[in-house]
Amino acid sequence: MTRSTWPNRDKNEVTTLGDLGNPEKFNTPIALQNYSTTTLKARLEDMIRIRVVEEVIADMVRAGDVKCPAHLTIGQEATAVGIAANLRKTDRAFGCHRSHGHYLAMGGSVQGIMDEVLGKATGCSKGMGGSMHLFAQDIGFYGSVPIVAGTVPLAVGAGLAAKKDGKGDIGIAFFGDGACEEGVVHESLNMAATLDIPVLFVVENNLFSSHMDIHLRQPTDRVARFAEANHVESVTVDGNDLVAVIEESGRLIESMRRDPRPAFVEAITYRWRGHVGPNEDIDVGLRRSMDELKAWKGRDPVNRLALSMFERGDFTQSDLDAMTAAVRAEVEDARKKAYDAPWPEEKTLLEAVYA
Ligand SMILES: Cc1ncc(C[n+]2csc(CCOP(=O)(O)OP(=O)(O)O)c2C)c(N)n1
Repeated sequence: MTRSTWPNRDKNEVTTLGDLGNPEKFNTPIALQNYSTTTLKARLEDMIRIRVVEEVIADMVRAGDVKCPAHLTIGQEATAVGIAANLRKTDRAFGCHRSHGHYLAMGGSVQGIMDEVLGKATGCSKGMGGSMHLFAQDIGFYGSVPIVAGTVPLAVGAGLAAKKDGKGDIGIAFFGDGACEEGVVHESLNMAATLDIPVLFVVENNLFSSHMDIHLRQPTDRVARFAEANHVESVTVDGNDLVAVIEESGRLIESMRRDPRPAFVEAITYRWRGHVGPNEDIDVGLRRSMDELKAWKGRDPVNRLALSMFERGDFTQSDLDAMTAAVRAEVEDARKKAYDAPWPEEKTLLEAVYA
């Protein structure tokens, strides 16, 4: 029987994040390798779209128009976009409470999410889900759910179904470092490894679970060790380096499609806003250090990609300004239309109830 690759780590190897967890490091431009300008521009635009959509949602929360909790992913855009760059519409991805970026990176409609956060009938979940229950099966996004780690076993099941279909598709679970503290993640890793299920576990390790720093919750800050414990091949990557995320996850995904088995990507990143809501400085219960946030802003994934492209000479500040302005116009148009969109009719309330 073929077993998932075991990375053969030296038992003395350091199992902490080291410099990857230090915001003063990894804040320089990134290596663009041989990626074309066309490709990089498309991915940069994807990241900017996520950021602008969330900035607009933040304003709508402040205005009191968005009634559902909104967990913003600003600062973490490169992970969603980098993974999505390697996916196809027939893959089966699942998100969590912080999944605006996953949905948008995979091609989810801006209008669909704008309508959804306002609870409109035209939203991607028909206005029944709000920010934390996004759904777009046509692009391979099978849904986000705010029960922490709740979708991880669903992605394993979807990966098993994809394996049985035999077309090389995979399941994907996007979740946070806090979710790794749910037992079901470990059960899922174990089952996926034992049955050689093609499911990609993607952990955005932003070093916080609500208000709690990972150092208060775990003996080390590196969560890929949970994959190693289950003999699942893993990589820990700078989650704010778009090209590194595309490359590292692409290598794993390509081989999972050929030889079905699970894999695990730990992307190190940082959210700029509070755990929930639009504010930068506060978190649930605790104040985060503004100095730390400032340092992490130096590792801004959008800026680092743009600066690297400026340095290479195939993209300029005015190109970036034009790109940002076009995205802002697109999102603003969707925001206006969302306010005018119809509310769900009362008779639709029970339509999606399974009985
Ligand atoms: C089973 C369960 N327990 C607790 C919560 C409350 N809760 C919502 S988000 C969250 C933190 C999750 O942290 P992490 O998985 O690291 O994701 P992040 O918010 O950092 O993106 C918690 C504890 C919940 N929604 N579900």
